[in-house]
Amino acid sequence: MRITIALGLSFTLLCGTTHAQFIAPSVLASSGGSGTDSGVTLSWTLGEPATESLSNGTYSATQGTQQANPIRIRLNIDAFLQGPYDPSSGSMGDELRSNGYIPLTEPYIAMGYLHTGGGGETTSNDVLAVTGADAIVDWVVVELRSADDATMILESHSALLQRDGDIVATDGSSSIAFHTMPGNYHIAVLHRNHLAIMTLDPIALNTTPTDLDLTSDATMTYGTNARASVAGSVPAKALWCGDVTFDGDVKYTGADNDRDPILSAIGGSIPTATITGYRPEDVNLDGEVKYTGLNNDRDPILQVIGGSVPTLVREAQIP
Ligand SMILES: [Ca+2]
Ligand SMILES: [Ca+2]
Ligand SMILES: [Ca+2]
Repeated sequence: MRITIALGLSFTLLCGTTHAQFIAPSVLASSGGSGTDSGVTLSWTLGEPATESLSNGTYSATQGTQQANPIRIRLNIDAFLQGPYDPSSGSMGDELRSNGYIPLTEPYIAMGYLHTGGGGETTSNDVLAVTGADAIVDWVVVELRSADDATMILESHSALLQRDGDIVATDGSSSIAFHTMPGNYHIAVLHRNHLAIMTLDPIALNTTPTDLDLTSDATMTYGTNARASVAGSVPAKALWCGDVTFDGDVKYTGADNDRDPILSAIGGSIPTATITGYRPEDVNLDGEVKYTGLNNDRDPILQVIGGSVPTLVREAQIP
């Protein structure tokens, strides 16, 4: 009799203990989710409970014990690069991608560009395997600049440019995202051998993606003739090509010009020689550096500065 009672008590205790272990851990958070890939599940949350965020436009602070770095601004930007833009189809060529030349890590840090808050972004071979209108043309940089002082870069990230002009995050499809507080900002777009552009007016930005079409004549940009007007069946505004030296201007002759590096790249003596790869001298981004002949990379530089006076210089319209 005493043995039976003891067994019953042990069973009850065991059940109670086992049952308690099935209460799943949980957390109260403003945002989060979970995902499973290859049998591994990862769940995440963004931020601890916080009562208030304060910002002076440059810095932000949030009350609470700890705050992750949440996404506060999303942007859908469209832009074209003059070099690979084909106005007969209204899209850009993706020969860098189809030839396997686009690096998985953004190229801008290595070129001396100083990121603010971003930099070192990477993508995947799966993203670069996408073909068609959403195929990747190249890496670009998107900057968020102060509405009060447009020379002040508040945050910058490397992003990917699709053939149809969409600038997307490194997953190849998402809107690009920033951690800066919602508000009004200038937006600048840079490319490694095209002239950078910036919005004339500050744009209101928040977590709902804001559309910004920089291929459209109706979207005002800072400065004078900041973009090339490409004529054709699908006319568009595009970033001027030809800044091989990535120094903010396009020069055909004289010190630090953008033409000599093309000749140097192909060997320096035989103008008909060519070289392939992911190179700044490849002005039209077709994967090949050519100094002369059909689709060469030198003629566009002369055209960008006006076509007739070789000493003219075109400067990026960006403060
Ligand atoms: Ca697209
Ligand atoms: Ca230059
Ligand atoms: Ca080329």
